[in-house]
Amino acid sequence: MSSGTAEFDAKCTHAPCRSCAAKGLLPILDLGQSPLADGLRTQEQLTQPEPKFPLQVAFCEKCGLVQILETVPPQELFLGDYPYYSSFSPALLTHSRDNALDLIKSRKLNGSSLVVELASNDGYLLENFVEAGVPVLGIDPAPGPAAAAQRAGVRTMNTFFDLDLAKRLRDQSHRADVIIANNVLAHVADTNGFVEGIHALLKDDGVAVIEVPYVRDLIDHGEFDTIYHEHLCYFSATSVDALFRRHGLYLNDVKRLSIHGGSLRLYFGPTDNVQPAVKNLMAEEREIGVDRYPFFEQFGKRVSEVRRLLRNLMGELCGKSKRIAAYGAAAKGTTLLNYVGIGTDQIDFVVDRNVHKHGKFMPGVHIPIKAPEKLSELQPDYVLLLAWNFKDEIMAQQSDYLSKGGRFIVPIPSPQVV
Ligand code: JHZ
Repeated sequence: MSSGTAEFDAKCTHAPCRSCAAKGLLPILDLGQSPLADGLRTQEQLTQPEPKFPLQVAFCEKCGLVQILETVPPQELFLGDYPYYSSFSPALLTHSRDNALDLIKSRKLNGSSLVVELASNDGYLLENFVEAGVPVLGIDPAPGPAAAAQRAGVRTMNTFFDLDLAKRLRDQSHRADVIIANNVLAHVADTNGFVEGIHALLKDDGVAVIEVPYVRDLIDHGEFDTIYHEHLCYFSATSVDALFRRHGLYLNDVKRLSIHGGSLRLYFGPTDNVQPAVKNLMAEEREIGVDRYPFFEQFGKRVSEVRRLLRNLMGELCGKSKRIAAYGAAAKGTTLLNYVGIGTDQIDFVVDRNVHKHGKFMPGVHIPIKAPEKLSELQPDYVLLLAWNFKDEIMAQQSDYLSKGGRFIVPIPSPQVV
């Protein structure tokens, strides 16, 4: 199968699958050179060269894993000034609290249990266990968010999780009743080592509860902007099951969630206790072909079409001298703006609630980031919604802007003015 470029095809031929190491990946999509999605620029950095890396997506026919080919060193992605703080998204806080309360009840967690969270960020999830008197350990490499968690009273190690750390913790008699890992499995370069580490740290009757964006939703809803260098893998139940089974962990239960444009919450344990929900979802995936290449083959064409439509819409509005801003300095916004080619000539500013992002600039396109209050203050005619996954919540917050005649452009799955 050919992608249309010899360079991409050649890379696919030689790259081993991140999960099963099989060679001969099949090309899905080439998003060109893209800057780092969370690599927000400071004023001083605007005149300095900015790193960009190829963003190419491929499929492994052997284990069904969708993946990007480029691995940017994790130190470049997550250390330094990593700007993502989970606590700025109220819907995510509610989602996480519900998950914590459910686990406390269903696993009968108490003062002698241990809950470990990998990529615990600013402590947004673990604080719910702390509040209930359940001992926790957060592990996160990003210095800013990890320090915020510690300030909030959430015991946190500021480091990367890997097999070595898991063994060290185990040697110190730390074994987890529950390991939580939300939106991190896809971020890890040593995919197999990370899963082995989870197995090493988990008690024999423990459970690992892991959330990943669901690749089927990514394809069905055209969420191409969720592809960026932090996300090395894009999982289905089929591909994630193969990965964990290789390390003695069984996918025993699964839930589909709407968060982040469609995710899976996966429950793994060292004992085989596979529930009907898992068998049903895997049967569905076989039926609609999520485990086979043709499901992904036309995705590139659909993405080009969204780019064409969005370019036309933005061009038309700018031609009528409409003033346009954007909402959400999200990582996915970097992919969208850079791939579509939307810059400061079309967008005046981006707003975001995360104060750590204010005063900085979107990677690649260098659009300035400001506080959300700027919307009702400056009343642009349109707002491009880069954080479309929080559409309802953000539009509800922006009732003032909307009531004064403001309109949102929702780019995904296909550009729409609402
Ligand atoms: P958000 C994140 O990606 C982080 P991002 C990470 N890359 C990941 O893996 C995925 O999620 C799954 C802001 N906001 O969370 C907060 C408001 O301003 O969709 C964020 O900056 N007001 C690890 O960054 C941004 O929007 C609001 O009311 O693509 C949303 O970013 C809300 C709800 C959010 O994902």
